[in-house]
Amino acid sequence: MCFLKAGDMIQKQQHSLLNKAEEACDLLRKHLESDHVVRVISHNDADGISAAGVICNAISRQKGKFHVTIVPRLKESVISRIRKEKYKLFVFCDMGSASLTELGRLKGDVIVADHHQTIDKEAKSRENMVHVNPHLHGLDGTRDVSASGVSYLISRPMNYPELAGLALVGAFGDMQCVGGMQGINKTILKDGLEAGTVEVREDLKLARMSQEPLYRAISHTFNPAIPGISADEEGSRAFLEKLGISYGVKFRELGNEEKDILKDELIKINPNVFGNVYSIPKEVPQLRNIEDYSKLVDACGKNKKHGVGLSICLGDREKSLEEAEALLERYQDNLAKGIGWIKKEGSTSLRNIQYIYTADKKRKRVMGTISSIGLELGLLDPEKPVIALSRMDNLVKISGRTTQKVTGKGVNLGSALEAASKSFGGTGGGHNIAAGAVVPYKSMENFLHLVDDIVETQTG
Ligand SMILES: [Mn+2]
Repeated sequence: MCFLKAGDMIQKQQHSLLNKAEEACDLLRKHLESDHVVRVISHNDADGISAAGVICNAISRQKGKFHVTIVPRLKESVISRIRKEKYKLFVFCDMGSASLTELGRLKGDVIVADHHQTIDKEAKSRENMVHVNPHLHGLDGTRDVSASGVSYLISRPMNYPELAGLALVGAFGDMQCVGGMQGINKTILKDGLEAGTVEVREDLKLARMSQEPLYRAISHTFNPAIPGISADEEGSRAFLEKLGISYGVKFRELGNEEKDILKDELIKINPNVFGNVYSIPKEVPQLRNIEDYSKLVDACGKNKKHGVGLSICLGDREKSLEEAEALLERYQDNLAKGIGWIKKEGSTSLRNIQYIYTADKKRKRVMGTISSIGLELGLLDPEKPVIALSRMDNLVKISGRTTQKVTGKGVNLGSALEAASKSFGGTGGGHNIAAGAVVPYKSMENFLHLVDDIVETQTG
C-alpha cells in the first residue's frame, strides 16, 4: 500500500504534467530543427492570446517560424479549414481537448495545450498527438494552471523564465489568481521570481493605478469588487472627496499620509483590496502590473482585435499598446453601464438558478463579466448561479457564472451547460465556476428549466 501525504501527491501530479509538457516540447523542437513553420491556433480571450504569445515567443527565440490564428471557438468549420493546410505541426492552445478525435485526423503532428475539463473521451490515443491538460493528471484546470501556463510548461525545458510573466497574464485573465496562486501557477511564479522576471509586493490592487486618475482607477476596480464604488464613478468621486483626497490625481502623486488613509478606508470596505501585486519589472508602465496586462489583452480579445493583443504579447509596445488602451477604456465604460443595468433591473430567479437576458448589442459583449461582478458586488444572489442570455438572431448565447461557495456544494456549470445545451441541439461546456453554451432561441425557456433541474441534482 502506498501512503502519500497531500503535498507529495500534488508533487507527483505536477511532475506527471511536466513530463507530458516536456514530451510536447520535444515534438516542437523536432519540427523547429526541421525548419517547419508551426501552425498555432488559439482562443480569443486573454488566456488564449497570451498562450499563443508564450508559444510564439518561444518559437521565435528558437529562431523558428509560426503562423498563428486566434478563433472564438474550435468550430467544425475551423477544423475543416485547418484540415486542408499542409503544416507539419499544429499547436492548439486553450482549446482542443474536447475535439481530440477530429484533431487526431489532421495530417501533421498535433500538440494540444488545453486546461478545460471537457475532454473527448472517445478519442483513441494517436501517435501524432501530445495532449497536455492538467485534468489528465489530477490537477485543477480552473485554479492550478491556465492555457498560457500549459504553453509555458511546454516551453519550459527551453528555459525562457522571461516568459513566466506572460504565462501568468493568462492565469489572471481566467481569474485563477483571486485569493492567491496555487498549483502550477505557483511553480511558474517561482520560476519568474527566481529569475527576477516577475516581482511580487503588497499593495493596493486598483485597476491601472499608475495610468488613471484615482477616481477612475477605483471605480474600474472590479476584482476585488468594492461595493458602492466599483462601476460607479460618482460614488468613487464622493468617496475620495469625503476623505479629502483630490480625485483627479494619480495614486503615485499622493502624499504618504493620503496613501495610508486611502488604503485604510478601502480595506474597511473590502479587505481584499490590499494584497499581493504581481509585476513584470522590465515592462513598460502600462503592462508592468500583470493584472493590468491581462486586462489590456482581454479588451483586445473582446473587441475582436486579437491581432492587437497578440502583437502586444509578441513585443509591440507602440501602436498596438495605444490601441489596446483605448479599447480597454471603452470596454470599462461599457462594463460600468452593464453593471448599472443589473443594479436597476436585477435578475429573474428560478428555484436553483437566476438569469438575466439582453438583446442589446453592446451589453451582449459583457454579459458574463457583469454577471461575475454583479455576484461579487452583491447585486445578484450569490447563492444561485447566474445564467446570462444574449440573443443572437435565432440563437441564444449563454454565459454561466457562479461562486466558489456554490461550486463547493457540488455545482458544476460546465457539465450543466454541456448536458442542457446538448438536449436542445446546442453546444456548451467550460469550467465548474464559469461556462458557456449556445442554444436555439426558441428553446431558451426549456433550456433554463433544464439547467435549473440539473443544478438541483448536482447539489443533491
Ligand atoms: Mn483559458
